[in-house]
Amino acid sequence: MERTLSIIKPDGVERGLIGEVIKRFEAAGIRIAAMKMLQLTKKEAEGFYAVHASKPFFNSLTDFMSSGPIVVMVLEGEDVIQKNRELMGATNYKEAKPGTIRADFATDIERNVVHGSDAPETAAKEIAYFFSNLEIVSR
Ligand code: IDP
Ligand code: MG
Repeated sequence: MERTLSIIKPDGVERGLIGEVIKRFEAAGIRIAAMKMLQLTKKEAEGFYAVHASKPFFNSLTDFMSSGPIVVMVLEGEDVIQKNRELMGATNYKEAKPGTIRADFATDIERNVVHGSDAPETAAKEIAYFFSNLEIVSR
């Protein structure tokens, strides 16, 4: 059993893709163990993406991530970190496999609809950024 953090980014929420994304998780047998909607401040977005602070796209990315509501979820299941990354598709939607969320819905390398943790250590850190243990319901 593994956990990962998923985010439906401001573009996904704005374009009415919450249900579409969740439908894909559930269809893949992934359980949702926690979920909420919120809007990050610029500072909070910078904290979340601190690992990218030196990248040329950091300022634009954190502006985008704080521009509107997001849906954050803890996903749970066997091998869920990798499974979620496969459902998401590559960072650059032009390189994402057909049928992935990003191939189907992303409009830009930055506006790529979803976030997913990339490893167990980052998943633990990212889940703790948004949720306390009391807010996570394992099944
Ligand atoms: P990931 O979301 O697939 O894990 P990361 O490399 O961790 O990709 O980058 C975090 C986010 O930063 C991406 O999802 C995307 O929104 C944005 N991003 C990544 N690379 C670029 C870029 O070259 N230009 C603009 N935005 C980028
Ligand atoms: Mg990443």
